[in-house]
Amino acid sequence: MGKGRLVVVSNRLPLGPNPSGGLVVALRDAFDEAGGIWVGTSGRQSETPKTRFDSHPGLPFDRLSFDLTKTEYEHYYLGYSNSVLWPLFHGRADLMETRSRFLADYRAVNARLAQMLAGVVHRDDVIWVQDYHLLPLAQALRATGVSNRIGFFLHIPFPALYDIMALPNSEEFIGWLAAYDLVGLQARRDVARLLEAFRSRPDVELMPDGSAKLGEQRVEARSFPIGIDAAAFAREAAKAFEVQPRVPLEPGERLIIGVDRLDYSKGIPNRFKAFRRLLEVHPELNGLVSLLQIAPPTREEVAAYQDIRSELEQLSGQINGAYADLTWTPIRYIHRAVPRARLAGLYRQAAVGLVTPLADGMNLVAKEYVAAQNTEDPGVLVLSDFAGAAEQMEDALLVNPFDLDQVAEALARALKMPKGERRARHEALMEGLLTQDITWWSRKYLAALRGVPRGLE
Ligand code: GDG
Repeated sequence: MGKGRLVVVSNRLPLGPNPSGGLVVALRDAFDEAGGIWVGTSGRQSETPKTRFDSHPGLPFDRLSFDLTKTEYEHYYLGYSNSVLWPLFHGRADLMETRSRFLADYRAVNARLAQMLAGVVHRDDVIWVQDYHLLPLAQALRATGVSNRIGFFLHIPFPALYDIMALPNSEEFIGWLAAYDLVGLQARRDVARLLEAFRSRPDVELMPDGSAKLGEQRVEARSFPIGIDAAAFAREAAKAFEVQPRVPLEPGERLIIGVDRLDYSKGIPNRFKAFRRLLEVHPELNGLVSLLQIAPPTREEVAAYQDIRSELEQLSGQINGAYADLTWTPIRYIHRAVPRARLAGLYRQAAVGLVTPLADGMNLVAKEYVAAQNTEDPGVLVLSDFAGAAEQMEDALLVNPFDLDQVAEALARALKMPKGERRARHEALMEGLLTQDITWWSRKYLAALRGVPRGLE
């Protein structure tokens, strides 16, 4: 008997004739093997929401998209997903904006999606739901009678128990998770926090095999750290470095690079302050090091994102005002997206990759920076302990992003690190990236999902 098809559900459907995002690369093999369908929002808003089905000869999956109404976009996407769950899961309950209509539409969109899916799934399909926008989907699917294997992968950190208590609907939240057969998390510490949340509930039974039982539901929780297509990215960076424009530097000057969606979880203000601390404590480096920060805008309709933007504009202005001279600008801050190939070349040019999130599910920038290096003369990754990536990337210089002195000293150490040590660290990191790459991630997850015992089988 062949494998059942794969049904992937994500908030945004990969669009266009040749979508190239990380998840598309991750799932290409799996779709090639089993065929299937990808379901997600169209990115369009309409008051009479439409669904569209399309099948493209170059793609190994069919696509089913659906529109949101303007109100649904505001309540389900900007509201409950990005003004409640995102801040909470990143340890920022203080930034939560809770409104009962956000939650009502979050449930409603998931219920509508479940109805739509129930009409297209076949009996032996496996369903893989991606990320925090769709937490209630399994429960909603079960309510329509779907008994297929349903897995979930959370791309962002799993919250601590005290943060979950701040959710207006924390009881319901645990029920959402328990309706899956497999909950995949980025890091081991996320699994520990999920088990802690289960343990806190008298109605959840933790089983000897590590799974948890809520009523008739049985769910497994395991970590599957997401990777990148490291070999392809390394090739892309080597090529880009030759053909793409570089940052003009003074003789002897070296570059530190930061790349993040402009999000308060990414620790960009801390990063700027740590860089200022470096210039303060190491005057010998003034004029010889500069920070390139690329931070494209994201979720600009949400107030917390407007605040972080003005904070950064102020900080970079202050630091440049205090330190710049005629030939040296300490911080280049670019609030725009840079094309991917150019980004790859810039990573390779930079002597240090500085990744300092205060909370992050994985952080792919850390992995891209390492993959982009010249193996003969690689740069050094300075990485926050609070990124999921820190569990795998122990050969980076790991730092506490809240401790500005420590980050500044790690930067100084990175800038002075002898080539032998840089090469040894890079080699170890690169080996990890090549072994646990993006295809490894999706294969491992899907093998686990297909292997989960279900019902009376
Ligand atoms: C979520 C989780 C988890 C950024 N600026 C530009 C640009 N980027 C690309 C990077 C990288 C991606 O965006 C960002 O990925 P991250 O992993 O760093 O962060 P999130 O967007 O928050 O992703 C995260 C991830 O899901 C996967 O599971 O690792 O923890 O938060 O690929 O290169 N790309 C281009 N121009 C830019 O200006 N082309």
